[in-house]
Amino acid sequence: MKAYWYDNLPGDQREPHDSGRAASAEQLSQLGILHYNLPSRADVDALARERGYKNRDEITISPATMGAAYEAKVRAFFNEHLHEDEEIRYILDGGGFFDVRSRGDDWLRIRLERFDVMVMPAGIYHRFTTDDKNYTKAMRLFKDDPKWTPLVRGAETEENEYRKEYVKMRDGAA
Ligand code: KMT
Ligand code: NI
Repeated sequence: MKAYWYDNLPGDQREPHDSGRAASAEQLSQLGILHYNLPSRADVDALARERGYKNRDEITISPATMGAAYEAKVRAFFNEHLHEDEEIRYILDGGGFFDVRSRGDDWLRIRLERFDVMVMPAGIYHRFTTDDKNYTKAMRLFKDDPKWTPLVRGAETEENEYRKEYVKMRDGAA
């Protein structure tokens, strides 16, 4: 895992876009994000059990598995959104980038590689992209009924109760 501020420069979303300014673990935890590196699947199962996770799936994001739909899927994941539930992502193979919004509404880019685990709080605005290798195999874990549906940022998500809860938590934690 490596975290840094996104450079906001034009260019393919799959390039690193590293501004050269690192972000600290402290900054991530202030946003409510937890990170681990767990090579053992049993440790992931234990984490899921401790946090009360009931649902999971595996997704391989690549042209080989998605064919013609791949480019559209990659663009869709990169559309800024939130989820109404805490979610864990466990990278099984390949790598990718999660961008998350900072308190100042800037993008923080988190590079995840094999065995990286990230716990993302409900209500955080984020987006995802594969990197220039175009291959991410990941396990997605959800607490309750699978809530895979992304709620794309807009006037409605600003009023979303999970969004409001998140902002309260984040700004109270600083
Ligand atoms: C998300 O929430 O944006 C995703 O789950 C992206 C795909 S999982 C690597
Ligand atoms: Ni998402």
